[in-house]
This record gives sequence, C-alpha cells and structure tokens, in this order.
Amino acid sequence: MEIIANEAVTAAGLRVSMPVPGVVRVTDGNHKKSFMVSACIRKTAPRREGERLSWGRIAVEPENGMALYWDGTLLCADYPGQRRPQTSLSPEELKQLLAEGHDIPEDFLPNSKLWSLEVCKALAPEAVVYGLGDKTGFLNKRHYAYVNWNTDDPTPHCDNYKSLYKSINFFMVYSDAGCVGILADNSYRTRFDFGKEQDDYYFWSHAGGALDYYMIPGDNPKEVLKRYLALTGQNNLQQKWVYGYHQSRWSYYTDGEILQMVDTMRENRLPMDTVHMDIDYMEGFRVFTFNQKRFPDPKGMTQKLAERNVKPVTIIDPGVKIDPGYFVYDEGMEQGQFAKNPDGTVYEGAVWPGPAVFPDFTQNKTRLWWGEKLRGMTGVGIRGIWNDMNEPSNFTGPLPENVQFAAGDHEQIHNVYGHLMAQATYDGLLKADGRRPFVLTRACCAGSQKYCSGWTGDNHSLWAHLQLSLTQMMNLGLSGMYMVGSDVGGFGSDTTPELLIRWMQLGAISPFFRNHYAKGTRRQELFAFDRATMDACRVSLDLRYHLLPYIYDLAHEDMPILRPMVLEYPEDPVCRELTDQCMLGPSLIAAPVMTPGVTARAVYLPKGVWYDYYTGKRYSGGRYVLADAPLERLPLFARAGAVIPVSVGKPQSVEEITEVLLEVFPGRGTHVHYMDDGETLAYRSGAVRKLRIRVQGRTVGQQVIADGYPGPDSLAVRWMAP
Ligand code: MIG
Repeated sequence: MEIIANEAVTAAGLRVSMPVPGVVRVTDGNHKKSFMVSACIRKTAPRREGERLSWGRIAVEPENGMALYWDGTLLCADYPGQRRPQTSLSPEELKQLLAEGHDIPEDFLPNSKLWSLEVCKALAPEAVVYGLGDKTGFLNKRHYAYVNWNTDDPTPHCDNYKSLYKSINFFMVYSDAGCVGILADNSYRTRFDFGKEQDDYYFWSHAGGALDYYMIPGDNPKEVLKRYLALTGQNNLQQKWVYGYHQSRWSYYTDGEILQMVDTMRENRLPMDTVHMDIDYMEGFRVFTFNQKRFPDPKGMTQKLAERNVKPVTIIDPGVKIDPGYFVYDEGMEQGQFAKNPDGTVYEGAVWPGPAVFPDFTQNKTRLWWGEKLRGMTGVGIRGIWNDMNEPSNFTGPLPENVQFAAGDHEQIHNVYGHLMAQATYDGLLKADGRRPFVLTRACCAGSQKYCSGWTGDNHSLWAHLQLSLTQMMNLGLSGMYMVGSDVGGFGSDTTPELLIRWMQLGAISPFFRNHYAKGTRRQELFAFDRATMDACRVSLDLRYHLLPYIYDLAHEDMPILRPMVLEYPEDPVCRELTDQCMLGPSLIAAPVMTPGVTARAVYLPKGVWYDYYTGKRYSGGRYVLADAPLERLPLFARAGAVIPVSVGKPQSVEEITEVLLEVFPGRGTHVHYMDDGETLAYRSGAVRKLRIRVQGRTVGQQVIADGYPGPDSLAVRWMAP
C-alpha cells in the first residue's frame, strides 16, 4: 500500500480516501463521472500507522479486507470466505419454469452471466438493514434480495418484487458496532443480497462499469443519514403550499371539470391546495402543449384557480411524439437532442403519443433546452411539474441496451435517466419561475432528493398497499428522500369508503399528500362518497392543515418528516423492526390503522412519558399500549415536552393559515419554529425567522434566534395535558 495525493493505493489497485468528512471512498479508479455524488471532493490526508489509516474516529485497513473501524470497533469488512450460492438451474429447467409463468429471479441464479463486479461483506448476527429507497416489503431488509433497475410495473406490487421505479443504491447496516451506510456509486443494473443467500454476509454486484463505493460510519442511522446527505445533496425546502393536500385523477378532461372539482371541494369544506393535470390535458399527448378544445385558455383557467388558492401541476413525460411540424420534435431533431441507435440514427420507441423519441438528458444542451420549454408552462401559470414514465418506460419493451446517450449507452444511463430529467426540470423551473421548484418524479436514483420529490407510482386500492406505502415512505426517508407519498386511496383497482378513510389518515402525515386514481376505477374525490365517508375524510384534511406549521418546521430541518421509530430511538431493539407505526418528526408517534374492521390497535411507546394527542391521557413508555382508533381517528401520541406549532381555525388552503399557536405537552423539550415567505429562495440568504421554544415542566420560554423575516416574537401556548 502506498499513499499518493491523500489516497491509499492497495496492492490490488484499490484506492481508499476520505473525500468528504466522515465518508470513506473505495474505488478501482476507473469511474469517471458520478451521477449520484454532488459534494465537492477534498481528500483529507489520513494518519498512517503501518497498514492502518485513520481519520479521527474512523480507521481503515485496506489490505486487511478493507476493514472499517468506528471508534476502534470493527464495523464493516469484506467477507473472508467465498459466497455459497444455493439453487442453480439448468437452462432447460429455467425455460420450463418461465414458460409456466413462475417468477424466477434470474438475477440471482448462481450461473447468471450478468454480473461483472461484486463486493461481499460480513454480516453480524444482530444487524438490521435499511434502504434502497422504493422497495416493497417491510422496514428491515435483512434476508431479502433486490435489483436496482428502474421498472414501470403497474401490477400490484408484492413483497417479492425485486425492482420498482426508483433505484437508490444506498443502504445502511446497523449492528452493535454501530451503523454503516454504503453508497454503491455505479449506475448499471445492480443486485443486492442482504443475507438471503447466506446469513453471514451481504453482497452487491454490478452488471458493468467501475467499482466505486462509499462507506459512511456513524453511531446510528440518523448520523449516517446526515453524512449521506452531505455527500449526495440536501432535500430542498418546498413552497409551503406543496405541504397541503393535492387532488388528482387520470385525468381531468376539461378546464370546466377542474374548476367544478375545486368548487365542490370548497363547498364541502374540504381543504386543498393543488390540482394535478394528467396526460389528457395535452394535444394528442404532445408534451408542452394544451388541448385547444378542452383547455382553450390555460392562463384564464390558472387565474381562476389562483383566485381559489389552488395551484395547478402538469404532468410532463419524456417521450416526444414523432410528428414533423410539432415544435418539440422539430427542434429536438434539428439540435441533436434525442437518444440514438448505434448507427447514429435517432432511436424510436412508443409511449402515449404513439411512436416517440427520447431526449438525451445526459447532455447539458438537452437539459437546458428542456428547461427552456418549461417557460411555456410557467408562463400560463403552471406551478409545478410532475415527471412520469421516466424509467424510461416504453410500450415496445425496454430500450435496447445499446441505445446511445452522450454519456453512455442505455445499460449505463437507464437508472439515472429519471434523475437527469428531474435535474433538467428543476433547473428549468428555477430559471423560468424563480420560486422553489416543485418537481415530482416517478423514477430517480441516489442523490435525486436535491431536485425532486417522489411518489411511489402505480399502487392499487388494496389494504396490503396501504401497509406497503407506510414502509415505502419510511424506507425512502432512510434513503435520503423525504418528500414522498403514495397515491392516497390507491391508483389502480377500486377503493372502498373504509380504505379511503384509513388511507387519508396516513396521507395526513405523508410528506407529499395526494389522492390520485387511474382511469376506469371508482372515482376517488372525497365528495364522490356518502356524507359519513366524506366527513371522516375531512377530519384527516383538517388534521393535516392543523399540523401544517409543524410539518413545515420539520421540512426545514432536512431530516425525514415521516420517519421510522429507529431514527429517534436507535437504541431500542423493538424500534429497529417496527414497520406499522412511525413518527412525524421527533415529537409525534402515528399509528395508522391499516386493516379493515379494526377500531383499536397496539402502539409501541418507547421509554419515557407519552400523551394521547387527543385526550391528553398520560402513558409511561417502554411497552405496548392499546390505542382507540374509531373509523375517523388516526391514533397519535406526543412525547413529553413536545411542542407542536399548529394553525388556528379551519384553513381551507395553506394561504389561509394566518395564525399559529403552540400545542405543548408538559415535560422537557425544545423545538425551533421556522418562518419564511414560503415561496422564494430568499430563505437561503437569511430571510428567515426562528423561534426557539423550551419546555421545562409546565413553563415555556420563547426566544427569537433568527429575525431576518417579520413575524411574532412569541406565540400563544395551549397546554395539551392536565
Ligand atoms: O401508464 O399518465 O404512474 O400516476 O396517472 C400510465 C397516466 C401512465 C402512470 C403514472 C400515473 C399516471 C398515468 N401514468
């Protein structure tokens, strides 16, 4: 091993460095361009003692199985033995099984020829595994295996699905020795096995590219997550209305239908902030157009929406209709903006508009061009952009591996295509509109959180998917992506009143809260149900708008808004596995009911004092309690000393929130209440107001700690428990 320019080089040619404080990089030196890492790289020189390198609390022995030590304890090391694969199948057997429709994970067959690079690490018996973003199943991913390959699959997602729309190559292994996060910085198809094949190791393998991974040690998942964000980029604070309620369907067909929906919501005192316009607003599914018959005056419509405090968001897919004379197609062809075949001709696939071409978002000029096109949307008053089909999805089957992008072929670019589209959209919106860009994406990769929020794609109106969406959101949060939600009520299949009511309760605490449903399924606007159902759903909407100031405080902190228990109580082994309850920030536990017919449920309260949010009843934690959960109630518990800033009255949109007060639970705690203009980037240059609130028993102290934005010096207090 020798050290050149603050980097250790092993006998095998691996380079080990610390490019960002607290983060160790291991690479074979062949990786030229990272799509995921955004931090400015400045290697800190290690201290060297023999074969050991150290940087403060972190030490690495590169020639000793890349052993990583945290405070002197071994945290992560290469598995010393060989992998021990299980079943193998002959090509003949495989053919038969596939012919009968069995789901054979070819990626995991020992004789699979797919994989060219692999890293295998020892797995401690007590370790739990989290991450990979948008995966099915439950919170702890130990004993499961997955594949990262952005996949558009509208069939009902089950626990055994290996791939969904997003591919986040980041996971954490949390054991007695501490927590290590791994970012595998490689955009090719990648498989992960977290102790499924054998219990004493985990591994990941890439189908191409170079070896380049980061090890991020910490005491617990929260510490690791912070460093991961320093490496790949922070979640951006959204405009305040984005935290309100969004109503969507595939699709509202006319401007009249949209306005009528909004008016019906308002008449029924169902608060909302946003309407999403799905693909049918376009002229023959041509992106950046409006259908002239059904949306003759987009600007007039958005003005009417603005008068009603509603923001319109439009879908934009990547596929551009092949249609000479259509400006987007013509410009793109002329300027060389589309992906190509190996022979240099433009690659043609098919999506909603029929035959279509795909922008090459790896090119700077394409991202700029696409971003400029957004002026056509913001110019008529569109306030956010929803990117769909950007896996990219293609009706004529997956794009061939050899489709050419400027930065590589499809095999290399596939997993980052949605990420680059989101980047183009973010940059374009920022220039065209100037406000904090709201970009909602279906596909993305590690690091996309700095450009976009996300939803979990085409779920179904199934109780199993209500459960799934809670773990998906928690898991996306642990993977660095906080501004997420699932289609409330379910996208495919037909919802029921009870399912919708319970889903609205989860929606009320989802960072991104949108009811959306597919063509051909039961209507899902809340007023499309009987009065009792609508009333029960209104309770959740009112709760959301009540908690909105607290949610905005959390959004500003850059930690998951909706978070798994383990993030706040890492030492508690029960919390490491809890998959059916969560926290809204550090102060509230939410225990949504996700089973029909159930009106009470078990809730685990960690050690300490807790209060029922609704009744103020006091509980001592470290045990399960039975919470009342009548149909219209989301069980919530507040930590002793919790401060929850809430809105006063019954605001029907975020703009109507004018007065905030503090709900306080006796005990010991602090909270920072955050205020800004809710819209622009001025907060980044100090136009913010922060109020620090301290609770000591039954007294509350308030102090202004930032006063770059006008606002109150203190807020009224409401005691929530006797
Ligand atoms: O293949 O734009 O996930 O939210 O409504 C369907 C129509 C294409 C899939 C998205 C869904 C959206 C739908 N889209």
